[in-house]
Amino acid sequence: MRVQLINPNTTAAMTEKMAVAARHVAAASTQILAVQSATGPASIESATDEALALPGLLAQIRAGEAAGVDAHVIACFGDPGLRAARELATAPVIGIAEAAMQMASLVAASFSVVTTLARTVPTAHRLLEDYGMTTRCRRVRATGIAVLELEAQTSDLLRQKIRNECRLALAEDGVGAIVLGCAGMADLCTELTQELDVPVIDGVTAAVKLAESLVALQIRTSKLGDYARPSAKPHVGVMAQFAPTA
Ligand code: 2AL
Repeated sequence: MRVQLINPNTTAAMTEKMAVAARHVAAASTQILAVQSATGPASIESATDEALALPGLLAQIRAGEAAGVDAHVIACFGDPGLRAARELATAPVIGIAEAAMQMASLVAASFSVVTTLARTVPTAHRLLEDYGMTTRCRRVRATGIAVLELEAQTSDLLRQKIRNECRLALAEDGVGAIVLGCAGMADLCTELTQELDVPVIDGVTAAVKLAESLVALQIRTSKLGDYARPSAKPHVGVMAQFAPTA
């Protein structure tokens, strides 16, 4: 099967990092097609970043659908554009935040999220509300690390910061699992799981395995109700190229 892994920011090193993590867990028969937005911000850390990232992301969803991919993964912890992507797609579309939260809730009664800047914490809370996960998440913890600091290989100093925040979550929050709150943390999941001896869930790898499950079960995005196709209509200006056509 072919899974399109979309980095909705425009930083190539981050796309490569998440592709490595995705390929590491993918089944031998799964091809990971790693792509990134052609337009938009280098990282997504605010509502404005998210709004500006959406046209490029939705263009990749449409291109993937045209190419007949079996599933899409949106690899940014804010799950930007997830509902719009599901309107445009018939293949399943998995957001890494929803994937990680759902997977954590299967193995622990409660979890904490360890994420990047304090600036991104309200987005995580909004997603928890959206997904009905507020009773499962005890706390969203910021590390003060910007997404682009995690762009390539995570440095020892940043690993230490993230590890410390995870340890605080386990000591203070009474949780049984940790959800990593950025696609750029995907390279830390295995070592943190071993060091902390609790499930540490990275959304990129969780989303790939959930995508494989849905494809294997031939479950596709419903076109009835909330994810019905958007109707084609006239658009003006530079964004017209991104509008649905039919
Ligand atoms: C992210 C992420 O995963 N990619 C990005 O650009 N921003 N998440 C975050 N919490 O800031």
